[in-house]
Amino acid sequence: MLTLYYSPMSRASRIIRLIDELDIWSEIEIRRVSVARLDGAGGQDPSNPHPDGKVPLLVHDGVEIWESNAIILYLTDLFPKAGMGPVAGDPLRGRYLSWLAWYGNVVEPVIVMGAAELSHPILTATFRGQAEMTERLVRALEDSPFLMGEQFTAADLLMVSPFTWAPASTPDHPLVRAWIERCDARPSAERTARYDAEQLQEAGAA
Ligand SMILES: N[C@@H](CCC(=O)N[C@@H](CS)C(=O)NCC(=O)O)C(=O)O
Repeated sequence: MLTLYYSPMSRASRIIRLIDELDIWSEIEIRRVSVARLDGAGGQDPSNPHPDGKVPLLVHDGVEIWESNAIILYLTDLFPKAGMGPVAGDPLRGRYLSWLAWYGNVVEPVIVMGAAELSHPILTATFRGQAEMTERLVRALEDSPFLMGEQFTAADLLMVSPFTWAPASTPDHPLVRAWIERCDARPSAERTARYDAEQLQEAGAA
């Protein structure tokens, strides 16, 4: 039994997109909860078991899995048929793990620090910055349309997600812009946006 705790237009939306790409809508129950938003709207939902009251949270047979990259890895391992992430034993597995971990360990901190206009030598030494992040993406996209090669994977899905909700953090490079367009052209992008909009409307009406 799989349950996703989700809130519209949040970091949980990328898990909705993954559900769509994996075509596992019937395998997972989605529970909409409220979360505290940065603008002061909303608030923690007592029905959300996430230890910090955040989304996304996946619960599988009573075990809680939190953090987007952990949830993505969990689901692509559990449902490998769609080819959204190389499984253990695949020669590209290490590259896949690296993109997922790098996203959480470096990309989100760099984007959040940029949005907060924070800068400090220790932060730069630890995480580097926007220029290094862009360079890494550009290097990956020089020879292939997607981060892992010819095929769109959950590494692209995760990595592209902040650039759709924080366009100011989007690296201004033609290769990156073309990659974002390729990712956005997939039907899952539009279906996720539609799902989010419907859920937002329902939440408002509730
Ligand atoms: N690193 C976490 C971040 C989760 C997160 O911050 N989610 C936001 C929504 S976009 C949230 O639930 N905020 C509510 C709160 O901070 O209480 C992940 O990627 O899963």
